[in-house]
Amino acid sequence: GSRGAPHIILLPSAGMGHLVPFTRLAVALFAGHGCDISLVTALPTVSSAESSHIAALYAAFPAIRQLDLRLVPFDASSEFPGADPFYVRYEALRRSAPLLLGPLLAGAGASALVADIALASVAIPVARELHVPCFVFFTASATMFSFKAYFPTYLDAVGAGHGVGDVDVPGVYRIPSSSVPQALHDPDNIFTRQFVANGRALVTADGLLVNAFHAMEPEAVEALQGGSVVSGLPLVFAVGPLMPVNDLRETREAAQEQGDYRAWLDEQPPRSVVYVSFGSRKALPKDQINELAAGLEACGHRFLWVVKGAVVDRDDAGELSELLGEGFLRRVQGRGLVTKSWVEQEEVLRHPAVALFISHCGWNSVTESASNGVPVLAWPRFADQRVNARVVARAGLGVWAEQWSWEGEEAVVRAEEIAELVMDAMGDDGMAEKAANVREAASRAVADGGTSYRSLAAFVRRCTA
Ligand code: BUP
Repeated sequence: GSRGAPHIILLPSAGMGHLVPFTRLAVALFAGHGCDISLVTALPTVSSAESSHIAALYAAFPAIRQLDLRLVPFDASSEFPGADPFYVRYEALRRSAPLLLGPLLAGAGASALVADIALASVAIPVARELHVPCFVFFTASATMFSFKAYFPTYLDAVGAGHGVGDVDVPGVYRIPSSSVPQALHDPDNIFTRQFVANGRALVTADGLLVNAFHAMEPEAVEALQGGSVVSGLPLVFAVGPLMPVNDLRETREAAQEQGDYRAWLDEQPPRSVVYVSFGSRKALPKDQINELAAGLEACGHRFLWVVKGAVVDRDDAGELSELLGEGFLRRVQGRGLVTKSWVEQEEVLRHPAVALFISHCGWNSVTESASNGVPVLAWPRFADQRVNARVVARAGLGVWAEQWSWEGEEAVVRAEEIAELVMDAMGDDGMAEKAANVREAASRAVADGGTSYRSLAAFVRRCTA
């Protein structure tokens, strides 16, 4: 790059939960630290949310280079019948990388590669072969990162053929078996194989980045950095919470038909609205959607609810009224706004009308709540979300409804229970105050001289050396 600025190649995997933090990292490095940036993506993306996000990034930052990774075809439906389409895409990327990533890197003149955690074990050897330093970016919590790094050691100790019990991550905490991501209880699951391979590969990386900050997860960050989780981990840079990119939001807005949620939010009194979203990855079961609807109706508060009816947005064609019933929509009209479209969540969480976030605790959602000081009512559903929910509760960002359903369990959480917890949380000034403290800590971490700011600068220096 110019002026000795490093040229950093970023390699995200599939899904908004990975793409969003990668684009935030791209902009932080480009605009905040003067790096040259290339972003490797495989088109077409799994969801249309991803393709419009990528288009908005290049429109807002034309100097960020676009590199296209072609995918080697593989027959996912016969090898992994019924597998989650996002995990299938991870697998396609993993199979393509050994062959196709090398030429891409060699041609680009890279100072460093930053690979998504889901691609770690395949990307590191390719970069090593070309003598390009390879860093791994973990897009979820530091606590989950410590679990991932330790999990292969745990498996080796308990031996094959035993179920996964509680996992006591040294220096962090004893993760109960019930909080371990569902898929990991099955050693043959496509996700488990990737998870373990990537966990084992971490010690071979040149450094690790995580979208977390010390003040929110002190034990996990210190354990990762201090070598107590596994010996031989490279440097760990805690650089979060990576900040949303406003330019990108505006470009997206221009390109998209916008819902009327903004105008509606503007009309609501300060701290009066419950925002409800379970992320971009999963739909709640139909009967649970109905109970949640009844619970929101019964709690008496205003609400903005982003409903998903299918795993991949392109398949989500049904009408809201089919999903929820005309009667419900009519009864809550004015007080509750329900949408199937994408909302700019970070902007919603920043809005003064929003008082509470009922969240699945995808890590990006947690970081956005933390940066805006919005208390969370945590209702984790799958994957790393229970581990994240515990971070939320422990850091004082919110409460975790520990008994509430987890994907794969039959139980449906009833409307009365939902209404009661929402009413309690809405009336809890102490919780709001603690969430505001988390916001102050987050803003100190990313400000000039803060822990995360200094970590990112140290990472850039490593790439320059
Ligand atoms: Br839905 C939705 N608008 O309508 P998470 C999501 N988002 O801006 P997930 C919107 O997508 P993983 C919407 O702000 C966050 O940045 C949201 O990531 C944004 O959960 C991102 O919260 C979603 O990590 O991904 O989608 O379940 O499973 O990878 O954590």
